[in-house]
Amino acid sequence: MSMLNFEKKYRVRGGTLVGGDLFDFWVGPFYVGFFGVLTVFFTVVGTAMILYSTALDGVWNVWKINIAPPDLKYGLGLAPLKEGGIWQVVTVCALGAFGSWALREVEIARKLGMGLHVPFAFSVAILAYFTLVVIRPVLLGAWGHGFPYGIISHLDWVSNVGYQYLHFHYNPAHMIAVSLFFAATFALALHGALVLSATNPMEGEPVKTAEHENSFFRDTLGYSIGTLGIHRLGLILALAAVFFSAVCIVISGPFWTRGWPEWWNWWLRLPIWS
Ligand code: UQ1
Repeated sequence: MSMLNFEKKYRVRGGTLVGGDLFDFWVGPFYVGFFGVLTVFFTVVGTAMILYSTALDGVWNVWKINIAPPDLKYGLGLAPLKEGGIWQVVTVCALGAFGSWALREVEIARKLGMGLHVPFAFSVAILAYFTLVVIRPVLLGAWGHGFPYGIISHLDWVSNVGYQYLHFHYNPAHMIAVSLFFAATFALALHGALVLSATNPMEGEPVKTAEHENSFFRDTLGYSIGTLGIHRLGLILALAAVFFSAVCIVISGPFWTRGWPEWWNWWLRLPIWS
């Protein structure tokens, strides 16, 4: 079925979570829905606040634009607009836009009778951002512990917070996250290479199928995870990488305040040495 016929058949009403038929329409290729409207609203307000803050600062160099969170003295309260309040509004808008986008994905998946894997995966990314700007600041008692919105400024924040714990690579959750990121790119490299090798065979050879892909890895490793399995593995690895990234930053401060190298002293303190 061509896309032109498919879309005629499957672009039908239904599957909405909110609003019934009211926003159940498309604008060009884009499905709108209640959450599409909400996404646009939060995006426009958030972007306007970023532009307003940039105009106040008068710094239009994109690398140097910086929207800073409030001073620690404001704790978990609301700050004046020009003293971190803009950051607070932008954060609410960002979470509103990301959440609405995820729910728009849910509506589209429901319409098409598909699983909810894509919005679930996106929600894990939202959770990582939520951990940085809400969960950790709340656990530490001040919005000022959120990260600043700016290309260079957020890099400086990551570097400064990392050095606060002396050597972040000794953070055990960071180790797990990095290993999972490497494993995810390794799996995608293997998968991408395998699929391309089957569909772009040697000169004069017919295009190959899943049996050849399975045989390649059974010949190489004695095991093939299968064509569906590799996608399950990839999703699990990627989501676990993001999850452990969130864990590694949320334990830094709220649950461990010293340098991360020191954390490993539990090994030296084991009673088996005495
Ligand atoms: C694999 O076994 C497989 O099944 C045929 C794929 O599907 C196309 C793959 O892409 C890859 C990479 C593998 C090999 C992976 C493991 C974990 C053995």
